[in-house]
Amino acid sequence: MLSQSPSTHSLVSPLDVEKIREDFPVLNREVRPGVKVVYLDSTATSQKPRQVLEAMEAHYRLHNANIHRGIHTLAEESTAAYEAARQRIADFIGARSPREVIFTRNTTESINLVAQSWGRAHLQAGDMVLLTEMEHHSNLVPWQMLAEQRSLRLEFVPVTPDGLLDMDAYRRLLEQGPKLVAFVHMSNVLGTVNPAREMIALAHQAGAVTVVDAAQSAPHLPVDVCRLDADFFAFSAHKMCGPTGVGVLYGKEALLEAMPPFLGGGDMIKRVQLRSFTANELPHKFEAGTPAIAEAIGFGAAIDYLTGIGMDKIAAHEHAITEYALERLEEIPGVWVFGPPADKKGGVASFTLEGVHPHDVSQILDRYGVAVRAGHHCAMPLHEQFNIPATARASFYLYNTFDEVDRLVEGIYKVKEIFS
Ligand code: 7TS
Repeated sequence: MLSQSPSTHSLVSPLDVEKIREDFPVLNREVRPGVKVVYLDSTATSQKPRQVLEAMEAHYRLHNANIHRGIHTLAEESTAAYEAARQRIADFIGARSPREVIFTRNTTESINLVAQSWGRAHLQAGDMVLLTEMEHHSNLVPWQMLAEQRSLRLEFVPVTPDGLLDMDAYRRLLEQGPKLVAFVHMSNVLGTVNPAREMIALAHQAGAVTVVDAAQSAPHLPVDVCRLDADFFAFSAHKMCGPTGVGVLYGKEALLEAMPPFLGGGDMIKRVQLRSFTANELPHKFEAGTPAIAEAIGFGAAIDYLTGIGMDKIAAHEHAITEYALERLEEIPGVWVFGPPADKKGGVASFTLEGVHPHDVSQILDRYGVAVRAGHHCAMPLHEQFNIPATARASFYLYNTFDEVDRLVEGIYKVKEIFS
């Protein structure tokens, strides 16, 4: 049964969520007759507003051509739209120039680009790379691969039992002189928002280059790469109301200038001879082959959409929802929520329910329309630290409501009934 304990939460959001929800057609879906979807899996991928769908459709219907090559009207329009999207993204993250914004496929490819281009050029046998125990696999495996190629030493900042990075241990590890520090800005499991500005300043004092995995921060928090002083900053469109297939690597211009290309082919060259090539200028040097043009344009529309609402308001809304969700979840006997309290985290609540496997929790919740992810969330080492194989995870975005949190809680009580 639904818990009757009254909430002490004020249930106030700065957003007109009902109006926002009208922009997301999929949120009206019934997953079975009479059961409307409650989408609580935006950490895996967000839903897309019609403004993004329309921008992509308009591109294909009216303008479609390949970019950076034709001089006919459609090619020029497509190139202009693609480059305008890059400019919007540069503005959104506070980059000094669109030359610092490289389109990739996703966060994963962005991090691999740094590892294989910057890493192979600058790291030698015995060099130390400092990561953390709360990384997504996409900020672990590329460094493991490079460590194998280059005989590097990987070290990890530990996570405290309440889901924060151990900053004293971080300072001590920096004394060992890592060449590179790569860390997640906001954890996709614990929701922890790491003190990125402080971590970057400390890394720079120690002489290290920094990589920020911003897959979860760029969609949910106001970000400014100059204020953070990040050297590299990686994120994906699909987690921030944009389409799949496109992401970004931001890099400081001087670093990108000095890096060799990652992938070779068309568009990344200025001149090619049979046995040699001259690389193109930034940002094209890192964009080999025909890119995801319509997706980049859709990404630009997603940025306009988020900016139109305001990242401050989005963050405040998610904070209110998360506070409410943690309060409601923690009152359920047998539920254990991982990670720090709401004031130190973003809109993620990973939890276990005593005596029930997270996959069963997710499957039963799905019967009631509630979509949550279950598993290790591509962070197996982090789950090992907490001695659990898996969690169920509810995550929130600008279109989620307090009522949806209630539907989640009702669903968990149903799961408990089935397993009692
Ligand atoms: N880093 C973090 C912190 C992430 O949460 C994810 C995706 C990635 C990197 C990789 O992003 P991609 O776009 O390259 O795949 N996280 C999740 C998740 O939590 N559930 O599904 C994907």
